[in-house]
Amino acid sequence: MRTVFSYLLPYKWAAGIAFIFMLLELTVELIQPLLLARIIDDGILQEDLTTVVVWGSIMIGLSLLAFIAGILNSFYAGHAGQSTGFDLRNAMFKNIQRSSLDKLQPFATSSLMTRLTNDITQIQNTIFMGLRIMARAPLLVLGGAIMAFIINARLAFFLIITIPILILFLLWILKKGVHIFSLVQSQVDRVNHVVRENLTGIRLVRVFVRRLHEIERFFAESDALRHRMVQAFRLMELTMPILLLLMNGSILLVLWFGSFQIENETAQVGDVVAIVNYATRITSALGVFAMIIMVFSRARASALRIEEVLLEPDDELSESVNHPAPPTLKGELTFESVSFSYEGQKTDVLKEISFTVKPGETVAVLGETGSGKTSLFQLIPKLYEADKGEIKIDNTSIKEWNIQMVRKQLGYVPQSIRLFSGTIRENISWGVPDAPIEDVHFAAKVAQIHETIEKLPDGYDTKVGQQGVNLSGGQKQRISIARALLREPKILLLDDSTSALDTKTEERFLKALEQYSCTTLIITQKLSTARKADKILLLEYGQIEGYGSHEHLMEKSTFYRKIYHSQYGKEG
Ligand code: DGT
Ligand code: MG
Repeated sequence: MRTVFSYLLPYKWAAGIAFIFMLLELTVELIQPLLLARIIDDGILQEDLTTVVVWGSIMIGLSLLAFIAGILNSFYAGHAGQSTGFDLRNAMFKNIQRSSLDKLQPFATSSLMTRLTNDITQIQNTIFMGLRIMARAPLLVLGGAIMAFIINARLAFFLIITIPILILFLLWILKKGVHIFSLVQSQVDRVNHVVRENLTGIRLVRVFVRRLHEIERFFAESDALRHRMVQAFRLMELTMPILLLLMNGSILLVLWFGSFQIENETAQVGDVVAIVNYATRITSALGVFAMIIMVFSRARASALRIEEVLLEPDDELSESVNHPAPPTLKGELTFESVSFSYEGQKTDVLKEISFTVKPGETVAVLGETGSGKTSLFQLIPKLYEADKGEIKIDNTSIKEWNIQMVRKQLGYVPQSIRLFSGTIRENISWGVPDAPIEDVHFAAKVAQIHETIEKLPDGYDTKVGQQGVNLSGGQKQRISIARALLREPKILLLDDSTSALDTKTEERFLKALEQYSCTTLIITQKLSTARKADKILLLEYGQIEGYGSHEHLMEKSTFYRKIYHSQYGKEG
């Protein structure tokens, strides 16, 4: 909670001004019953019209003042709330960008999205409401009680004993509210999760005729959200009747004892009217307070969720600051008994991996699905950190270098291709935004996609849809390869990137790739591709089953021979 509200600090002036205007509004509100008492006692009861007119005009003037103060308060409160939300949202986004993947693993994408949008909105609303009415309600209660006490201490006594009981009751509601609203927010997460899954997988849903099932799934989550909200509102609805019951009870007592006091002339009619007026104002302030508690409970739940993301240390960048940038790399890659498991997983995904790739060599990484190939790749740009062992580039551990700089010399084509919205050229030069068009063409030629792009109506300026929907899988794959090549990497990591290429195109690509003379690791399922590499790294259940040339493995590895016979046996 404190972290989130520390983001309000830069706007303390706006918040302060809003607060002052709120106090002005409040003061007017507290004076009004006093003026009312004067009008009744000195004006109406004495049948003095001038007094009524004078005090009445003052009341109108003050109301006008309060009205203007209210508008200005809204303006500054809105400014403070929106700006704080803006800063929070940006800070959160930056933190997400900076956090290591292991740290982000526990958060579902949809949950991060809810936190960035819905939760921030809750905070914005709370700051606004806070500056507009939150502080006003307790001050009005306190001020009202004091004023009533000044006017007639004995009559005010009934108010003063009722108020603490009500406050205790409201605090109890607050405690319950925070709990219920944290459930509401995580249910919002779940609704968003279903929406996101369905929008990204809409084709699958149609083809598998799962539309009705998915609609039902959405309804179920949506209904659960409704249920939670109803639960929350029910709690809040409980407050008003109880509040009114107690306050009206105390007003009755004030009237009852007030009538005695008027009879024996220890009180004036105006005093009783003023105290009753304070009592109703206090009641409505407490009512507002109950509503604020609801907003506040929700904000508290949201603040906790935001802080979970905000408090993630930005380990990646801070680490990089103190480390020297590597020189131009030669591209030698060494794994020394590297073991790795994902956060929260018990078994190692990679076990005691050791191998060396010389600069400029091409190594094919072969292994069954789930054997840990992608995981092995992700360790090289330090997307995840190895639990044990060392990964060295040019004989220096990647821990010792500024990782951003190392990454700049790596080319990575991930298994699941992502294109960004924009043109094809923008997508290819995404890693090197100011690359000259000739370089873009060259990279595209090597990636065997240049001709295809040229044939498109707008060529390199063709817009790629939100996720490149207007391109085929293989085309996207090759654009993604061109994107990696444009950076002229010293080490190139291709994760199953040639799976959608036919044998001839693949052959041409591998031949053209030699012009880059980078160290290349290429994950593949196809032996025909693997055989063209200098060496083959065979992975099985996260362990190295064999490492060497095709001939070497044919001789040494039964597992490799089995793969060989299964693939070539079929092909004849
Ligand atoms: P593929 O792409 O199907 O040919 O399989 P590989 O060899 O690329 O397998 P990989 O490295 O993606 O997965 C190895 C194991 O690690 C597998 O049991 C699933 C698990 N795994 C992969 N990615 C994650 C992750 O992000 N989080 C967790 N907890 N486990 C993961
Ligand atoms: Mg994989």
